[in-house]
Amino acid sequence: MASKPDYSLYLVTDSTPAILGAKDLPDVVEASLRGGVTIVQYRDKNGSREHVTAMASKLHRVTQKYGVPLLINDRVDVAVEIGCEGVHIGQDDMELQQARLLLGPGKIIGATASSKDEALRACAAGADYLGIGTVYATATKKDTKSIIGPSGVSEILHTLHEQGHSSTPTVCIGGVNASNASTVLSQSASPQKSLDGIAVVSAIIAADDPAAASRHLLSQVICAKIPH
Ligand code: TZP
Ligand code: MG
Repeated sequence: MASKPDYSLYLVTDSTPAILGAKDLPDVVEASLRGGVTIVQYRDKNGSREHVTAMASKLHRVTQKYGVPLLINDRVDVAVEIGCEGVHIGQDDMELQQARLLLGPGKIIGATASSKDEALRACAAGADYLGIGTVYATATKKDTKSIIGPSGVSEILHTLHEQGHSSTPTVCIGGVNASNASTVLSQSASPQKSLDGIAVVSAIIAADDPAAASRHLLSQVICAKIPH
């Protein structure tokens, strides 16, 4: 998977019954890939190391079939063990440079940013992409620090451009769904830098038909990218 990752439709998984229900996570991820998800982050805040490693391996077999990168949230050790494409690191997790040392070259390391400072610091530390948010309040993540709205995303994108980080890919996260995806993408764009995609949890994982939900979201991202 040497080519540049496509961040258009970024799926973050959730294994809690409130969101996944009684469904099987690998089945849901496979359906989402059929629907066009372009990158997957396995996020499991509660599982034991054994469980997370076993599930990560299963998910990696699925994502590899579709040629889509799999990233692991927080657990750099698990990413190293299963040899997947990278990790996503939050503000309270391992330092980015340390993750880079453990993972070795060529792996994707993403970081979360909810302010201009966090975004610039993550870029300076070598982040390969940024997850910007929380855009809208969401029941999926209760400890969100700040709700920044599309205007907050736009300010961060503007700062990234001004400070020479125009080429760092960005996605937004938090409460993004089929009804607001187009609005988020258009309202968060600064004149010089737009989002590369959207990151969603419940809009796909909790959907009755994750493939159809993914297809619909991806079409909104593709439409937003057409210049008009
Ligand atoms: N980080 C910021 S908000 C969030 C994460 C992981 C959860 C987003 O979930 P949803 O269901 O897409 O609102
Ligand atoms: Mg984290």
